[in-house]
Parts: sequence; structure tokens; C-alpha cells
Amino acid sequence: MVACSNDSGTPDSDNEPLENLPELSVTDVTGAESVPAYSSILFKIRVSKTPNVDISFDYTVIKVAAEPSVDFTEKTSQAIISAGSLTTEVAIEILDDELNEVEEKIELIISSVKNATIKDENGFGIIKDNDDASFGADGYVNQDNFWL
Ligand SMILES: [Ca+2]
Ligand SMILES: [Ca+2]
Ligand SMILES: [Ca+2]
Repeated sequence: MVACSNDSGTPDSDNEPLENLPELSVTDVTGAESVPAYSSILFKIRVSKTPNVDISFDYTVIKVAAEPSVDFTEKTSQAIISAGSLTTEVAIEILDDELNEVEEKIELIISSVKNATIKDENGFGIIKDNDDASFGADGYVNQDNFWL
């Protein structure tokens, strides 16, 4: 049977039987607020080996420690890893604000996978803050002392 559980996707066989489908994983990523208001955080979804056919899946992005429509834009859609490719990227919009904050966290979850199996169905995205501590909006006391 298959022995390589930890390989980096080396294509070592050609025509896979169905039970040997590639395995999908979502990787964790880091992004940051940036000026002007919009930037992206790029989740990478990779397969364990080069697929012979297109792999499709649904994904959705939810909050873990962040506010939808304030810190990021929620998104649910579908993506494809084309035959012969090992990865695809999903861009999630990061919204800038003027608050000095701790790191925020979102999560991407995949489902309804076709032509692959799921090894790691979710990945976390860290959004780094880009604001100074000096003056918080609406009386929000800055938390910079935690980091000093
Ligand atoms: Ca924010
Ligand atoms: Ca900012
Ligand atoms: Ca901020």
C-alpha cells in the first residue's frame, strides 16, 4: 500500500485507482492589514500528489477572532485545482481599520470535494495589525503594553 504519508507531492505513479485519490490540505497563512483599505490573505490548498483530473471543492471563510465586514470579508465559493497542478490559492479580503489590535484570526474550511479526499479540511489565517498604539478610536485604550 501507500507508504509515503509525509512526502512533498512527488508524482511516483501514473494512473491511480479511485481509492488512491490525492489528499487535499489547507495550509495556515499570515496576512496583514494594509493601506489603502484592501489587501488579501492567501490561503493555499494543496494536494498530496499531482492529480490526473481537475479537483473541485467548496470553501467558506469564517471568523475565529475577527469581525466579518470589519476585519475581513466573509466568502463562500468554489475553487479548482487543475489536473497537473499541486496547489491553488484562495484570496480573502482583509479590511483595514484604524484600531490598534492584537492579531486577528479567520478560518477557511473546505467541503464537497470532488476527485480527491480530505486530509486537512481547515486552515487558519492570521491578520496582523498595522496600527500604532498612540490613540485608539472611541476610547479604546491601546494594548501595546502587553507587548513591551
Ligand atoms: Ca482589524
Ligand atoms: Ca489599520
Ligand atoms: Ca487595526
